[in-house]
Amino acid sequence: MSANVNKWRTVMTMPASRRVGMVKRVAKTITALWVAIALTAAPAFADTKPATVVIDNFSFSPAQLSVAAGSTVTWENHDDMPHTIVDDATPREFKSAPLDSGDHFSQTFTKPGTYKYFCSIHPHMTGTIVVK
Ligand SMILES: [Cu+2]
Repeated sequence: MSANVNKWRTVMTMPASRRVGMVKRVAKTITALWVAIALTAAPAFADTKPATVVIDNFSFSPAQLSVAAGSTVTWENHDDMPHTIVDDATPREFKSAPLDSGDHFSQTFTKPGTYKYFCSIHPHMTGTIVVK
């Protein structure tokens, strides 16, 4: 019989009060670990948090968005009309399919620069992503 099974037997046969104490200690350890992970991980993600551009009433909001290199920008169409997100540069780095209402499109920006884009269905709809 393995040591683990013996250990489990010991846990199952110990008085309930002791078991509760053990569960509490384990929970405390897990909480402490989570806090440690959160504190360690936070600085790495601080600059590259996901950013969202909402499409509503035939406009991109915010019209200009600044993000750190490596960030992923997601566009969400809140209009009842289809819209696209098309890079205004040559060569084109990104172009979405037409987004129906509720659809979204994501693009990760790895290189710093100013990325102007527009909706190919309604070219007066424009926006800019500034990657630092
Ligand atoms: Cu559009």
